[in-house]
Amino acid sequence: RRTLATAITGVTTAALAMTALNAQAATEVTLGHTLSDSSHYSVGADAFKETLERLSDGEFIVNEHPSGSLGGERAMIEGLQIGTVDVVITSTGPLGNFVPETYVLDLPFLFEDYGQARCVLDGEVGQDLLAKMGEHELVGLAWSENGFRHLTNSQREVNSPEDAKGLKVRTMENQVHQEAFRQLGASPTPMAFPELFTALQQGTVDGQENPITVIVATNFWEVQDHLSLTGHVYSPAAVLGSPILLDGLSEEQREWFNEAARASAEATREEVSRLEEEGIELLREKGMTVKTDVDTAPFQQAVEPAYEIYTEQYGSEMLDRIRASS
Ligand code: EAX
Repeated sequence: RRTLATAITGVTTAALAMTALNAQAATEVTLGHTLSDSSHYSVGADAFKETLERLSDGEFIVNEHPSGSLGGERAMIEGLQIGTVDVVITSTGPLGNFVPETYVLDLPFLFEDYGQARCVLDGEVGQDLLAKMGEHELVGLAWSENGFRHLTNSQREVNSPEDAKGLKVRTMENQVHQEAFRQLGASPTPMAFPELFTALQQGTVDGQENPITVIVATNFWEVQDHLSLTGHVYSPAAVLGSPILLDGLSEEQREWFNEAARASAEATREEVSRLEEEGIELLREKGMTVKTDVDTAPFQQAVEPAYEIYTEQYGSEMLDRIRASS
């Protein structure tokens, strides 16, 4: 006959065993991005974490690594391929080096507004591009957002391509962007994002270009005086996964990751929209001159040759599909 004491010990042992089992079963997911913990990417990372942990009932625990603490975007994408990082939220800046089909998205003045860009990414073209990533040791989970990019610099107000001539501008490590800035007469300097603040501070480069959200979240107003709302290119973000983790999961688990990525994208886009308006006021308060009514036609004309160079190298199929669908 079991005594009360042994019964209690039995229950406690079982409880302890279950706790140990749960602890063992939880898989830690390393999620990285380049932006600060007050950025739209962090809003997206929080949504990813909340959704995946809830859907999996704690089977997956997400550890967020913001601020480029795991390296720049190119390095993190490599990390996905070798399995040192599990999930990355990244701009498409360096992605073309891995998945050339995504270069099309970085063509200047390709999308007119947020609605059009989001629609193309959520539609067939975007879904095909996500699938393409599977051919390059990456898992495309969802299209998220960085935003329309604008030019900042420390030298002068930029109202026309003429004013941008000779400026040393940091670009992302993306051929299409570098070509566009060469066409403008600026001197493009590709650099990983985590190095950018110091480069601006030390005057290694005069300017950079990024969406309002990034300019705000990175305190670029401390090292840049002038902002021109050139909106010269829409910058998507991708939520990417590592095949080394994801290929080993069940269909149900994979679906949790997809859903977490979609929730992440949605939360990020909402934050981008919110900051588009509030951010400009904030940057003015911080002392930046903000040129809002830039005539973009001459910029568009100046970077037009980037299209020819792009299509010569990659063909026009993707571009035609985007134009036909939007
Ligand atoms: O993805 O490198 C960049 O300028 C990007 O916009 C930034 O890392 C956010």
